[in-house]
Amino acid sequence: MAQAAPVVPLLGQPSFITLQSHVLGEERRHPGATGTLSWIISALSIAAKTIAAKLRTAGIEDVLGDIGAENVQGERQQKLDVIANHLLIQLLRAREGVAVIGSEENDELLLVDAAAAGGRHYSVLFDPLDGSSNLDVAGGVGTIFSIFQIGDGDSGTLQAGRHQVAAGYVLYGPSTIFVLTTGHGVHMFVLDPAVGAFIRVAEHLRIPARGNTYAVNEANLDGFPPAYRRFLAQCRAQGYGSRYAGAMVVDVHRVLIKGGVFMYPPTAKAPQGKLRLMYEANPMAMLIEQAGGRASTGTQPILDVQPDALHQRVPVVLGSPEEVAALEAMLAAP
Ligand code: AHM
Ligand code: MG
Repeated sequence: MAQAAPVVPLLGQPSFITLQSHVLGEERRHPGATGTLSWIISALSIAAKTIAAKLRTAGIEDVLGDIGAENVQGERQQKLDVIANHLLIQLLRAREGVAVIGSEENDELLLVDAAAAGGRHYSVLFDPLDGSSNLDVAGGVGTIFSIFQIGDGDSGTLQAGRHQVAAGYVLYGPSTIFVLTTGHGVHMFVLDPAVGAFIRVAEHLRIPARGNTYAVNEANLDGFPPAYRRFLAQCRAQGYGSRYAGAMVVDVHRVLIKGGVFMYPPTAKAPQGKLRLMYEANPMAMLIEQAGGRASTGTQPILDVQPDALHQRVPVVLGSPEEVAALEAMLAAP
């Protein structure tokens, strides 16, 4: 009689769920899903892998330094800003269902497929290479993206962040990390360069209720409204440490994992702060709220701000619920 084959226990094996299979799994949970959003996220992951590869060899190839031009916001464009932007636009415009693209590096929204009839249409807004002033010193940088579904004929209309259907960022650090939400929690993937795939390493991330560090450009302290200065003084009195990379993706990632607060307050010079609502503040706010944190302009949830321009700026306070609530209470006090 044939013997039963021995059962090999799979104790402690990693799951090897890739970003691709994770997204397909999420799609299956939505009976009406068409797969269009999954294809868009797949384009973003290909862009992320390509940008990560370019960054790895940036000091060897001639891709560092600025191109001698400024973007619409008066910032010097780095060569890699332009390369990453071009790559994202080329990949996204080839994906069915991408009707509108908006980038930090382009003055206006790009209408890609506004006339296409039928199917679902999306707008994808992004900061192709956030924190790019870190590039010349091999510091951490990132890509941030925000995705909205749009109705026929709505191509040029900007929606409040609350309507995002997906958001995320890619952190290019010692490893390349993809953090994603499609409105059902926050999930984290790490690029395995040997395999060429993002592997899921955490599901349903929860931000700690409070932390012990804050991330802010303290050189601007004298220009902050008094409530921000009081809040930071209170943090210092309570023994908080300061951590600031000068790249939002790096700073927000730390806050997401370890708790605490990230902020870019209004300053005397920049009354709306520095960060842009549509492709920096909104996607980070969706991720942080999905992880149980809070994201505020100081006076209202970032996700409720009604946009009026692609490049509009907004003050940003986000992180653990306790710290953000404490700062909001100080800002509301007479
Ligand atoms: P960028 O998109 O041009 O790189 O600018 C945004 C960056 C954020 O990553 C970061 O939080 C902030 O600017 C840092 O600004 P500052 O140097 O004023 O502290
Ligand atoms: Mg940026």
